[in-house]
Amino acid sequence: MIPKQALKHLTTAVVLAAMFGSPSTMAAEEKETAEESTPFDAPAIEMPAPAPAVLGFVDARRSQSLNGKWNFIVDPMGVGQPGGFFGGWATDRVPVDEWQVLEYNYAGSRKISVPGDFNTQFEDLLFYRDGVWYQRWFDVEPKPGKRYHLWFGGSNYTTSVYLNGTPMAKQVGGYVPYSIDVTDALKSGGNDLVISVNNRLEKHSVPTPRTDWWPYGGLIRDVMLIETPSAHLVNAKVELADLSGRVEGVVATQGLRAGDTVTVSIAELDFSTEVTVGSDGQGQWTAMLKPELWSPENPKLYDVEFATADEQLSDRIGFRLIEARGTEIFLNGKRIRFKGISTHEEPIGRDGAAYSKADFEALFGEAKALGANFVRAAHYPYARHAAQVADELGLMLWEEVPIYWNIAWENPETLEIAKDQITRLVTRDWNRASVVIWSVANETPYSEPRMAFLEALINEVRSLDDTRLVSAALLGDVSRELKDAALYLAAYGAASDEVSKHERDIFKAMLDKAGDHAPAVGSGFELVIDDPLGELLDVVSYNEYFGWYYARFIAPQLGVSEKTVRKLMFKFMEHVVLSAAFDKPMHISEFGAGAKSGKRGEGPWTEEYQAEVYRAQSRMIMNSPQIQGMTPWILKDFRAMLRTLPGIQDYRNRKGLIDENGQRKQAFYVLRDFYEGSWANVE
Ligand code: GCB
Repeated sequence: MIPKQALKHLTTAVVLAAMFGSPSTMAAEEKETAEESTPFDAPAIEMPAPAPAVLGFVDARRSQSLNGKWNFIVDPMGVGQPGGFFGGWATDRVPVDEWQVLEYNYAGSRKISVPGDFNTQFEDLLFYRDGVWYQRWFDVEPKPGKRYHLWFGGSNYTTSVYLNGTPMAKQVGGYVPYSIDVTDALKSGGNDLVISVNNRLEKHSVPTPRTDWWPYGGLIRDVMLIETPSAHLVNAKVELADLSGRVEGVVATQGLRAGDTVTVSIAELDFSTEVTVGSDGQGQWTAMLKPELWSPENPKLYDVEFATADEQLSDRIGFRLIEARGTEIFLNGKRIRFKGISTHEEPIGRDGAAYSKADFEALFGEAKALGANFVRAAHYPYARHAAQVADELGLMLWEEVPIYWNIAWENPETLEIAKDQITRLVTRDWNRASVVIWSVANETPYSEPRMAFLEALINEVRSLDDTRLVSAALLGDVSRELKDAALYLAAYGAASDEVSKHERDIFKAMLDKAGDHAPAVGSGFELVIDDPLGELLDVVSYNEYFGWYYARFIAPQLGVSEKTVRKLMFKFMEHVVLSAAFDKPMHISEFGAGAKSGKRGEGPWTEEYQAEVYRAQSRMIMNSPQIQGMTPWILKDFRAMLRTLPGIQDYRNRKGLIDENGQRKQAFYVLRDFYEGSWANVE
């Protein structure tokens, strides 16, 4: 029997279908709904998006942490939806006596820690990608004249928030901060907060379901209730405009009237200015401050204060200038190289998503120990602590959104999600001196719709922040490149006495066929990245896997063993020159090889082989003058459900220079030597 409460919300067509089957006269669209619905479904609830503007300076605001233990229900069938047959609002959830049947109840549920992904808090959820519910109570005494904002550092992937039975907002897209003004729904005393999070990804989401990392689900980051005066500062941007020492700023406020002021001061520079806001709540300022500049060698930060009539906020902000001129990169007017390493947002020694300052201090501390001055924070926005720690440690940072491989380029909703993610990332971190690159994509194959999508995104980024470099990790035209490379390898093979006679004959036949085009041993092989997206970028970045995947692709094409190709490739790499068809700096955003920590020997998966790939790559990069930076793949082994190989991968990508527990592999030291040696200084 269909409960009355559910009936109320179901469309006539759905109810008829559920009770009597689908009448054949039903319109096609209704029929589809009827087939997918059951009488137990809850009504769809329309919810607005969270506040469009990111609330800045959250660590300096009055707040109540909502971190801690929450009630938690795993709901693969989607029955927890309020208003549905099984669900219900928190107030219904305590049975009046033992005669009342409740099939959905938070009392007695598992407890989960927030922040923290759910996949790694419970063994049975490691591979889970679907809906869960969080619930907790919190006490508050709302004060008149104040506004209250529920703030989330980031949750994965679709999050719907209900407060005291009222649907508040729905955020689509993971990894970025958002807030919801809940002032009108708050009660004095106990408040019931219910949140549904679903980490299922779809074709049109950002990213799509297939990724080479595990998109940990849940309330992965801090949750707070933030109190602001009703007239308050929303966000502000402070930046060094040029090397003369001119600093510019923008303030964005809410509730202030045109003519009201925000005082911006930096005591250490003996500076204070009154910024008058206009009718749009925004104001701008500029001043000649000549601050001491931030750099990896001198990560100088200043306390900057923002005060309105009702509040006083502060942040630690550094000043620096990053520029690309021709094929070179300059920090504070001096040529530099990015001595980098790629990372995922995973802590050392614990599975799951990193979320605390200590997590990032440990992770980025290993990057420092490697001699790095740069980190590529792949492939999505990390918790806010990442850039704060990079600011303090003196690490330049590449930040990225999860536009990964192919996404639904032609879907307007997908573009909206991507824009929302990059806007929230940029406006959260635009005061972090460490951030020098915004990256809009990773390995996206060429197509016209991809070009239009990424152009829109790049324009969005530049309009928000034109003081940083824009890049994307490009894929190149791998099949073309490998075909060309195979012929060069054949030249090495034909001259080698380490290959079998049969293989030598294959190489010779290839060279004969190429005739005059046959390359000689030792002749340079130039690989030019000409993806038209390069035209729109400041830095042309390229992911390449010479010494790892490329050998695997080439061997079967030639009909020779992978061992032969791998050995020849190390020699051949010395003569490869990488470049880009644009007068711009080039960055090697990835190279790498898999190694199981402690596995010794000489073939793939051994530490020795990985170290050899790093040596060969270093030589290749030294040969390629357009390359100004590199971020090999990757600092630490990480969870990747694409990586199933038993005994070696066990659902981890093994290209780390350290394993998941922090144990360093041989290649760590090879890269450290390179960063301290040949790559240390710009000649
Ligand atoms: C790539 C991807 C990265 C993968 C890596 C790998 O090109 O950008 O996400 O994890 O290769 O290990 O294959």
